[in-house]
Amino acid sequence: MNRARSQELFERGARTIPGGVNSPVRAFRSVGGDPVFIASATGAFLTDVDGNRFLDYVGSWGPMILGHAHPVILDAVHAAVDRGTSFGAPTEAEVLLAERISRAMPAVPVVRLVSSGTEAVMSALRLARGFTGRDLIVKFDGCYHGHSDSLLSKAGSGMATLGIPDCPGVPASLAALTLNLPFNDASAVEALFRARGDEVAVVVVEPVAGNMGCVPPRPGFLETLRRCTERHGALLLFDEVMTGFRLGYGGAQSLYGITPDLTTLGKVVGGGFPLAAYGGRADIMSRIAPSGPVYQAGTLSGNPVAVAAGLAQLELLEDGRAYAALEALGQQLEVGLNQAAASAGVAAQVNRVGSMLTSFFTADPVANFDDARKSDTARFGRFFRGMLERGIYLAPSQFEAAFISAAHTPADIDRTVEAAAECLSELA
Ligand code: KE4
Repeated sequence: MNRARSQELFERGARTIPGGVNSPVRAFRSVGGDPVFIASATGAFLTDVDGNRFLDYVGSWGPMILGHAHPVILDAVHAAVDRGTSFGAPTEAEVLLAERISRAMPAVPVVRLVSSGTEAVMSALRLARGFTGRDLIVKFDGCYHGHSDSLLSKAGSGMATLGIPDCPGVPASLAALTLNLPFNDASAVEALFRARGDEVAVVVVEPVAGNMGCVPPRPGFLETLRRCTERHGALLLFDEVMTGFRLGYGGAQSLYGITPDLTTLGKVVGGGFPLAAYGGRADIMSRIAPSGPVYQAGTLSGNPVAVAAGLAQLELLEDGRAYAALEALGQQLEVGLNQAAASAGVAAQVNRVGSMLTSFFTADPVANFDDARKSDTARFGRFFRGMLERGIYLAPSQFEAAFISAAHTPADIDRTVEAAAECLSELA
């Protein structure tokens, strides 16, 4: 496959952009080779600057649940752009989106729009500390919640991909206020709360982990978080930046029947534009400026073009038909990948929830970050490159989730499974 223009741009870009990319995990560092530079995308497909076409399982890391360049979303964006792109003043559309989010998620009666998932989680943590008057944050090894200082310890996603355990530049005094526990370990949660529960401001969790690869919650795990936080006056923050509107219109909190105190959203809610949100209980959210003293602000918060894209995407998702199609495609891919690995005699575990999934190259089940790290990342790299050569664009890391869009078809899935079977047979 000719990727000469991508390689030229990557070399050129590296001279003025750190690592040649504007987000580390895009650099293909853990899978080998140079990143593909994308020229355009439509439906389930990407086209790179060399004219190669790829079936896309990254979907911009989650936002493109309905596929790229959806005509209804593009129409909404074009109409919004023609009315002006940013006002720094409230608009009707922001009220409509806030109301839509609240209808979709009863645990989010009040919501603030921001511009990235990082900003949403950072703001929600500040709010939780301000509301409780406590300092300790509890997170889980391998979960990633954006790059704010308090969350860059034992994080997943790009930090796991690049093998960065803890981030230089975060003061030790601040890092000490974040406690990490193993994901899915309910007894470790109970032990921590017995010992220090009254110091904990908030437990932040990806209800379905996606940033160590896809790892579903064990039965009882989320319930334990809810019970322990309630018992000790701590808050429970569901970071649904990835799962919100991805796993269903009500997100993971609806799927698992847990009511968090705070929720963060991103990706799908922004329809492919820089838009995210944090929200939750009205008594907590009332502390946010200007109604309360906890400060958070943003020049482009609630940007009208981004809000138009988010509204259009959520309106298309509300009837639930896309989720039914995504579940069927997800099942088809999961079964196909398992059969292909078994036929090739390659040890692999497929974890899936709805349209997010990961194939871990390990013989044992993956229920937490330690399990995930037992995966053969070199073998994943060879698999990734083989699939790329066959026109299948996977997430360039063992510690990421793949995403199916409603623009994918059963024939696309069949093609993906066929390519995987060829690649796996070469790995055996
Ligand atoms: P952003 O700041 O990247 O919009 O969101 C941070 C974030 C917060 N919470 C969860 C659960 C997330 O998955 C993310 C971002 N996810 C990564 C992919 N795993 C974004 C891709 C990247 O870093 O380039």
